[in-house]
Amino acid sequence: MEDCIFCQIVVGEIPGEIVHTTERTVAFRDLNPQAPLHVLVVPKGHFANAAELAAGDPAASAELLTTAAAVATAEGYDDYRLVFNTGEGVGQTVFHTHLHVLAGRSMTWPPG
Ligand code: DGP
Repeated sequence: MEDCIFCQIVVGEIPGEIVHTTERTVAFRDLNPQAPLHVLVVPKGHFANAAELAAGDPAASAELLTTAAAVATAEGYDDYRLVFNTGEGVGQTVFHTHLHVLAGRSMTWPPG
């Protein structure tokens, strides 16, 4: 999708601080980090949210999780939080599936 910012990061049309890539995923640092580690893992293909990705490309869906774990481990974190926001009502602002990987500070539950 030509107007999707994460599609543009995936193909290198706009810059992103990429920390890890796999066959089906790209992981890059969030522009507005909410923790010492805040990386977004996205599929290379365009899907609007996690459910659409799971239905449309199960292999990429699984690879998001293994990539997230690999990033956290590579950055030295055993404890980390994974978040998919789905829908504007819970704060999704970019409609290309992305898995937030957050670590490096204490976190409360439930989230705000
Ligand atoms: P969400 O609210 O779940 O849709 O998260 C979107 C995240 O994307 C948010 O934490 C900020 C981040 N973000 C938005 N635009 C850019 C960008 O151009 N580059 C990077 N690296 N992150 C972005």
